Amino acid sequence: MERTYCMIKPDGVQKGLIGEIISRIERKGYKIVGMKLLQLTTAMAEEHYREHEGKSFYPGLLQYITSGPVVALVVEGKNAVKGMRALMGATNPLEAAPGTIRGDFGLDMGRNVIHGADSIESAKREIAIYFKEEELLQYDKSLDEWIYE
Ligand code: D4T
Repeated sequence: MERTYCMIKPDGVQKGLIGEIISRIERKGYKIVGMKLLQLTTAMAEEHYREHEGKSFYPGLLQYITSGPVVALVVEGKNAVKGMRALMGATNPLEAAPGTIRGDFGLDMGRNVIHGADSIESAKREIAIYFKEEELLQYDKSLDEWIYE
């Protein structure tokens, strides 16, 4: 099973979408193995988005992502990285298909509601920013036999 890092961004929290988004993740069949509400420090945001340092949107991105509480999630399941990217939709909500989280709940690139790691390596790096190993739980769900063949 694969793990990915996802984060409901400050706009998602402010718009009251925590429950809706977590519900979509659960209904898809994924297992949440780590979860916390927190507000990013600038240092954490810089670490998270270090690949974008120097780009024109970087200062605004840091300001936005540190502006309020976020929900940090570690999501586990078959092909979780790719699957969560599909559930979220394209980075630009205007291009995200209806039915995806960004397609249904966003309009602007800089307010795109949710983050999801783009590779297994990014997921590992990002999970380590937000969680200690002992904060990630291993447990069985009785529904698993109805989710996986
Ligand atoms: P995140 O990382 O937030 O899930 O988004 P993506 O993985 O889908 O997209 P990304 O890393 O390319 O962008 C990170 C973050 O920056 C914002 N952004 C991006 C922006 O405001 N303007 C831009 O031109 C780009 C490329 C949106 C997401």
